[in-house]
Amino acid sequence: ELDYPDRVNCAAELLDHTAPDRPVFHTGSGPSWTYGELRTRVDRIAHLLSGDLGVVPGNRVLLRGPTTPWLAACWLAVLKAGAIAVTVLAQQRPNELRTMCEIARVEHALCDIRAVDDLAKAEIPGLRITTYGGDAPDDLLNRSAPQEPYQAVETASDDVALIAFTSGTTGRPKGCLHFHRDVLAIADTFSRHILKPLPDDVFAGSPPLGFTFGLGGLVVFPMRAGASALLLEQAGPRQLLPAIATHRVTVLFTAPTAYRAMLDDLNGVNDLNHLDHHNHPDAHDVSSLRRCVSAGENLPAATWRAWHERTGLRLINGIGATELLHIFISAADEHIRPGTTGVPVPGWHARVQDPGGRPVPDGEPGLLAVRGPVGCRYLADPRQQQYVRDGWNVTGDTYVREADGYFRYVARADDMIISAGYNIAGPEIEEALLRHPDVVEAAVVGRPDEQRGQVVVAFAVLRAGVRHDAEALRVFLKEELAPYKCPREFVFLDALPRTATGKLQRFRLRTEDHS
Ligand code: 3SK
Repeated sequence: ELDYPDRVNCAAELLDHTAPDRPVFHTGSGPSWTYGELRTRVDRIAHLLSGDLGVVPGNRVLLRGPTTPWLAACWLAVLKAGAIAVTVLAQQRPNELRTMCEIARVEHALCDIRAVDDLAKAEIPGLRITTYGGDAPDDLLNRSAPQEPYQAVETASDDVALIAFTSGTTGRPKGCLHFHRDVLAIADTFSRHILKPLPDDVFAGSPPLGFTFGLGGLVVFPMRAGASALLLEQAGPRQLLPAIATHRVTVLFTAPTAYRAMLDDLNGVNDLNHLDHHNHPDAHDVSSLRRCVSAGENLPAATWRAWHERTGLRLINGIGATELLHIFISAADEHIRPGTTGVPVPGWHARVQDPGGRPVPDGEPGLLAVRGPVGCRYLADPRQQQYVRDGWNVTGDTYVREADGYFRYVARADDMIISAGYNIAGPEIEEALLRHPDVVEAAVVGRPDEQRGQVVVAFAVLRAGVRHDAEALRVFLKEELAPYKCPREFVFLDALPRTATGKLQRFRLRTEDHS
């Protein structure tokens, strides 16, 4: 049971429990920050927010910029000042930013000078934008501010700390409200019980801080443990391998696609000269890693096994959601079972139910429903009624619960393909395709068909230089899958369409013309 005091400010909690000389943030280039330096910088920003900038508790402050220690400091300062951080992604375009600011009723923005153009273009009525990292005298970091410590606002544990946006893979964005206690709860459940971090751990990963996967993995979890994080502005698979080697990263957060891309590099499928080496002689050196987390999409058992074979490490799979802030089903150490997501993280409960909310028997597919210390609270959005039913958060994923309590992913509920009366899960076919040595990425969707209702269409990205040979894939899949699951059509693409957080946009494959 998590038991937080009635008054708790999660930023103060994260900042105040580690010795000032311990490192907190590293970057690809500049010097590391200590907890003491971070506290001083956060306090300066918090003074400016509640002084010059006129931010009062409860105001919503948009944060926008690449993943840097300054972005993390702004996030902590906004929360310490009792205001609400509204986190967005660097890739979001002016019209998307305008919509999110309207929904969240944002009054202020702290924006990295390099990301301000799109925000300015959005022309958001009444928005006061303050930049950081620029040369102008009114830039946040160039203003003079009181030197003394900032007294954190005594927020209630259920005051809103954060509005995180999700658009899922389609649709109008939904703002998810999260409390101060929720931020601590994700560290005290998933991180504490599954990651079991140590003060000397160095966290790193690809998800940005505007995605709660990254905010948890790169700020909340390391700080809750008194550990440190490497914050990379560019954190694709190409940058991750040399960064792991250079900074002796111990805890890694990224998505299955990035693990596959790193495996190709590690196994010499690609020439390692393309990697950003940062003068590190051996970008193959992943010996510092002790925990690797995969989330964001389904982790095929084949990817798990290949990573294990190459590194000796047991990938920690997890399912999380912006609505629930972070990961709620996972497993640690010897409890990890490849091909499954795991079991409810301590503090969480999960079940599989039918559309009417009745639990379905073990072994049968149904809708995943979870409850725990964090719940979905959409900001003024009727879709709340679909997501929260009878106190259960219904995530939109189809899952099977095995007899011994392990949860196995089947598909997103709206991605099930029904063809000639058969229920077909696209991810199962994708996993089979990924077992083919030439396939780098795969996505499978249903396309409307007069006779069969839907037919299965496979989209594949092949290794560079490999000939597009649909017949070869068809022959391969016939050995792997029952005939009714075999795709009717194969389409070859250079890349799959993805959201800014890396999620596959299957609806675009269904609706756009790829011929
Ligand atoms: O949306 C997700 O996939 C996710 C995964 C892990 C943690 C948090 C999130 C939002």
